[in-house]
Amino acid sequence: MVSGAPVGGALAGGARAVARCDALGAPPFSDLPDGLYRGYLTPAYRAAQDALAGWMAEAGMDVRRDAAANLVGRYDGTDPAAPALLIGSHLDSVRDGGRYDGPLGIMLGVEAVAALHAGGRRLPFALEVIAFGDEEGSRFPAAMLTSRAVAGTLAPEALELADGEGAALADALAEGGRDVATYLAAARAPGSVFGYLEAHIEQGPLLEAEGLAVGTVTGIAAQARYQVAVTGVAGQAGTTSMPLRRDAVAGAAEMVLAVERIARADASDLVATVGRIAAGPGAANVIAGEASFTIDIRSGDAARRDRAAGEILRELDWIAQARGLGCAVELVHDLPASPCDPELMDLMDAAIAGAGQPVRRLVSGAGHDAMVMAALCPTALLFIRCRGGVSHNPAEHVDPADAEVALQVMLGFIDRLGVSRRDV
Ligand code: HGY
Ligand code: MN
Ligand code: MN
Repeated sequence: MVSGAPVGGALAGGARAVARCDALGAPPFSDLPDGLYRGYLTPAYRAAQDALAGWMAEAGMDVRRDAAANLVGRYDGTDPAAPALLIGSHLDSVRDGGRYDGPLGIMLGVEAVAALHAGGRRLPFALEVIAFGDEEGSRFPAAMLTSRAVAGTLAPEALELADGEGAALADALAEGGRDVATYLAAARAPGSVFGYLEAHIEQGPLLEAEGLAVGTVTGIAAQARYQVAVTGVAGQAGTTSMPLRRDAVAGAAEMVLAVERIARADASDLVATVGRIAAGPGAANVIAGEASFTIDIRSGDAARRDRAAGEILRELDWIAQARGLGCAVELVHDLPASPCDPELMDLMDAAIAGAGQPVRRLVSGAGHDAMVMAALCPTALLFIRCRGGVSHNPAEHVDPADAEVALQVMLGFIDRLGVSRRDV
């Protein structure tokens, strides 16, 4: 039994799923002494996997770790040769994040299997619950690493990564008994999985604003992420006159404001964010010789995203030239817009109505592993109301009653899939 992680036998499935996310929100399941950060392959990640493995086994699943160090629980169906339904989300978090972004979808998958197991039910296909290890890209500089490995869309050179402390992905994998040379073996054979279902908090205000507990997602916005390095000349803050400066921080600041200005001017669903910025050498009396920052650009329309990205990169170049600075831009990841499967959306709508809830479809501005899994199989994404739409923030909150509604919808969705696939 894992200390500090309640199994909550008496709780209803939705409430227990929330309670388990809460239990994983503090050490040893967080790498922060207070607040939540769980990076891929960190000690907190391994501790959380151990707790989750116990809950999966308790729900009647066989549990394994795949070649990408994802945790996978399998609940066999009546036909061992039939393709499986994957239910999942991610176990990693952003730094100082919320407790439900990712884990809630995993815990609800465990609860769905636990309900079938408690009823002695088997479906015509297996259910696999997968806890992806790296969706956020919060430790290594690449997001969706582990779902890309499972979907078979990861290039070998993408594994040549090191985290902010210089720890190589290969070494972090080896600490857990995994060999980076076999990482790509995590890829699922095409046809071995017939669908992917992810339940996730909305991370936006729409469901709450309309008084809805859940919604059917129609698709996920395209996103591009860049790493920008600005180089100037470090100098003495007291003796270098303003016209002679090549100040990397001042240049980066003008660039950051240009990113915001261009995105605002588009007056559409386009969003652009500078989430991380650093300067060097970082002394109060030294003019910065270098600065670096990230840019995250998204839109439901990939062409709109690409147009804005082109305008932003041209503006960065112009600012650098005007200030005599160097400016290197690296595309860190490029994820196309990902529509959810129309048939699965219809099944989700029917399951929502079957659970006595109003049906509402909405698009996702946030990225999810589902956008990567779409390369492997049809995907379905169920959104769950979260308070104030707040996420990537310790104030992230979900009502256990809404989680219970989501669980009922998932069970209704799985039952309808069972009927639709009985004659496959
Ligand atoms: O960035 C996102 O939208 C997700 O939280 N990874
Ligand atoms: Mn997420
Ligand atoms: Mn997130």
